[in-house]
Amino acid sequence: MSDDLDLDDPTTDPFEVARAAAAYLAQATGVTQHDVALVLGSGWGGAADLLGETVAEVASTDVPGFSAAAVHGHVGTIRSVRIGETGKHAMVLGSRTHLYEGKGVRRVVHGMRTAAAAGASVVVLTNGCGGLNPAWGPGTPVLISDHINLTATSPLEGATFVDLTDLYSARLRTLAREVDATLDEGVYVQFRGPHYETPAEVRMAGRIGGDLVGMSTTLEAIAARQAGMEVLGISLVTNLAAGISPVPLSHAEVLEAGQAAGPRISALLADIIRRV
Ligand code: 8IG
Repeated sequence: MSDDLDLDDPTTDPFEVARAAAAYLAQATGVTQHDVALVLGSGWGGAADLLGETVAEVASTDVPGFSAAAVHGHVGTIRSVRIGETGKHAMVLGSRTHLYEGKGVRRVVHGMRTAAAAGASVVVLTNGCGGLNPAWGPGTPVLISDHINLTATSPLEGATFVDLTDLYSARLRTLAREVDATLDEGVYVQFRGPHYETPAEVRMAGRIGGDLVGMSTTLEAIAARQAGMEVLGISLVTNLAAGISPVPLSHAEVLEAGQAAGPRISALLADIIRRV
């Protein structure tokens, strides 16, 4: 990679790196336009399999600006998938860079900027998270209605003011509920992590209006909005948040809940993406 594509260099334009990444993907996949982008979070690894035919798959590390997957259970590839009979293509980002990896916010949102540069007008952000509502057992998918960003940072650089009213598209949430009328929705609170919350922090999240706690998504959603994309966020509650659950949290529990919920969330995602 040439130095002018180094996201760590503050003089680099991150949108230029995103255009280079999109050009690389177009060349490597033979797909000149991706209409939808999909980010697979914890528990969602197999959920893209029903979307349609995989046209091409590339290692994320070969694409300008992308880093290797850091979390067990995350997939380090970017796939181009033909969506059912629609003639559209989805860019499936099999893993994300988290803020807690310490690689900087530009890398966290690089997938969003790449998707936008590749032509995507809609992005579906999925994640695994903790739930505050005891009715949401492990394996419950929940639509994100809004977020509270407790990371104390932003993907926007300089005096860039972006309106976040209706960040999580009402149109796309309605469409998701047409697919599955039982879907609840909630406010996602992003902590930096990588530790899980204390029970007191979970109580705070509830009092300030949160329903879900996690370590991703909000910065990507902001960058997606800046890039003009419509955002759908879906969380998979893989565990009850600390102090709500009588048992301690474990990453094994997270992976198990994802596996058990696999068939339901796969079908859900495929149906939604065929209709966006
Ligand atoms: I999966 O309970 C998953 N990710 N912050 N809290 C936070 N992130 C999470 C949790 C959780 N579960």
